[in-house]
Amino acid sequence: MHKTNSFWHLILLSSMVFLSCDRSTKTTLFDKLLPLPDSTQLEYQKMETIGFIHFTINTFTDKEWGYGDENPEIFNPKKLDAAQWVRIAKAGGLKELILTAKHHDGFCLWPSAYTEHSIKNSPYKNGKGDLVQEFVDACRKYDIKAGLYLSPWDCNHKDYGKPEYISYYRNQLTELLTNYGEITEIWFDGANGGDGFYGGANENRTIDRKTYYDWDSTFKLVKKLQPGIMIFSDAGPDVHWIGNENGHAGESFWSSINRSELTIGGSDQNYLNTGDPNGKDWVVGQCDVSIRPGWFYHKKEDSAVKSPQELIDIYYKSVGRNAVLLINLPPDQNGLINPNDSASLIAFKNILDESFSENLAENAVVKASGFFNHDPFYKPENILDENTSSFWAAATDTASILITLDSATGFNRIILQEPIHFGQRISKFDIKAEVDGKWISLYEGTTIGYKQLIRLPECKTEKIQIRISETRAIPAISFFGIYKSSRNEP
Ligand code: FUL
Repeated sequence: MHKTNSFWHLILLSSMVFLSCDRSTKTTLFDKLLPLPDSTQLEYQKMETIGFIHFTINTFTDKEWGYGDENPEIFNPKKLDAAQWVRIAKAGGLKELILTAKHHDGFCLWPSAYTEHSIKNSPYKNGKGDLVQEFVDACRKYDIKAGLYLSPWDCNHKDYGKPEYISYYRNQLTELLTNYGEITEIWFDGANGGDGFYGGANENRTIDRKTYYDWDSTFKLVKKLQPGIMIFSDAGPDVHWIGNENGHAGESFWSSINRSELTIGGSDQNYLNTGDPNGKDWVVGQCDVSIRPGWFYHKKEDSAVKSPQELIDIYYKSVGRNAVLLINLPPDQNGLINPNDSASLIAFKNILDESFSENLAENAVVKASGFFNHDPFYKPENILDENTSSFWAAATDTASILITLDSATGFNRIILQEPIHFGQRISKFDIKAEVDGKWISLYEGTTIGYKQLIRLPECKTEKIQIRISETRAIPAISFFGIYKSSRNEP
């Protein structure tokens, strides 16, 4: 009997592992139907921090949004070095960079065959330059992923608002996704329509956000040209905007959401910020924020670069709330990232490395209220190893875990992770510690997801209890760690 059970369990498990590679399929892992990430979304989430490069003609006009009538001759970065951007991003721990190939003003950083409003009519490299190529080459050289931003709104193009512009837009996408090797992310901005040059019409144009772009066909084209690419937009399909530009995910954040309720450029920002526990689609949350007040470089903001501590706070509120953090580093008019920005980013990375350098629970003893099917595959000790594919799964919908440390240990940071390849399950938990013979509450939380980072005043204890009190399905945890950061501030 026992053998038969194990046999069927093995079959079920291998089919779950197989099914988890295909997001369109729901799994019956243990007892419930849950949306699951596909393998590219899982890999994407593991990057944790990525970077944005906002650079275009706005850098030379000192504006955030261009009008579309800017003269390409003003675009002339004299010391541009895309390798400098990538080296700084790498030193700051960023795993991917996304370049604004075209912002709302329509100026193209590559010599597009479909417009004269591009780098080919600028003095940069006597009109022979191609910044998309330089960017992609630098990313390859330093082994960092390369993504592109192509603004759907275009204030320069005469046909913006008419069907003809959609062909233009898709032609440009085809150039970018055909001529530059592997592109790992395409960023579709939600800002759309407004005042612009529009080929000399100088007027206000609006579009119907729901129908104008026929996004489904555009997404199909993108995936045909680059099957492994991640598509970002307010509505996914792979990655969605978090609903603000401060880099903060909701305190509760579900990777599940209903895409049918989302419109690019017109979604409920609170819904984007929390996701939806009953959502049917798995879409990774992405928190975009600029290291400066603006997205483009302005000299007057040299003294307003976010401090390493501000970036750390954003990290805890993005990566630490189950999302991916996208930090913008805007090069200046010479085409270089300012030393204030790079110093802050690198100091941020050093603080993170120091804070999480040693897991003080590594050798703890772990006991749980039970584990699934009494199968050692799901044993509680699995939460101590950093391999997120091994995990503890409970026997029931609510559960608790007791962690006993070698000796009384001081810590002020906790990491918790769910094995999200089997969905996001936990919606309420709390953590207690035994101090002087009494159990005191350390933290009360809701979602965990890929990663939950908890900051606490320092606590010294030998015993920690995690109680999981509300779930969407039998709970599972893939990692638990405690750390002592030398920074006591939250
Ligand atoms: C917004 C744009 O309007 C900003 O200029 C910037 O590109 C930001 C990332 O997205 O919607």
